[in-house]
Amino acid sequence: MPINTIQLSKYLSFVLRHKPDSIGLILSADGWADIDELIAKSWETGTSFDRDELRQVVETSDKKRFSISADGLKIRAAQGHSVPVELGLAPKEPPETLFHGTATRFLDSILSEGLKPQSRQQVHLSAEETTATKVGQRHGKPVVLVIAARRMYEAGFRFYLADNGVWLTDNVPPGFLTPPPSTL
Ligand code: HQG
Repeated sequence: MPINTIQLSKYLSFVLRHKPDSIGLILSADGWADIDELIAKSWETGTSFDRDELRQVVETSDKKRFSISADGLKIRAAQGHSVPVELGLAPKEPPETLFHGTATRFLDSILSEGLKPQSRQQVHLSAEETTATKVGQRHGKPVVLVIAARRMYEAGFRFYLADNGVWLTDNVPPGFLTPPPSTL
């Protein structure tokens, strides 16, 4: 079945982040898939698109969700995986503060146990508060937590900057989180 750009983006997120085995695809340890193999296996399992359509999704993705390798032969999701991948990103010193958008119903749990990656490989943080608000809206009534990222870094926590600007870290203990003033 031919699919449009948004459908193709969702399909690629599903296959490259969560279920490569659903089409018999094996990702490399660092998350790359061979583009010709991806196209062939998708076609065999009922989803048809070509290289140009794939490139168009990569180039127009609002969140730059996918990266194509320098030689143009491979594709991977920039972040957001639930399958174990080692993206090979170098640890990086974060800005003073980062933001995490979530829904109000998760607040109590987050304030007591900290931020956990849940079904993903790492916790996702944003450099911009507005981005964090949008991420929180996906889950319900949004609320933005301020993360003392530099203080965490100085305490030995590692941070990584994904190709698309999302900051990643393994977890954020409650002592590094500031809840919104209304909840204090
Ligand atoms: C919450 C999107 C209870 C966490 C976005 C979040 C992002 C807890 C939810 C990317 C918790 C997980 C990731 C705890 C964390 N107790 N709830 N201890 N710790 N949570 O979707 O960060 O459109 O896995 O606050 O732009 O919302 O997919 O993570 O609400 O970058 O490309 O558990 O997904 O990008 O939800 O979003 P998610 P996220 P894409």
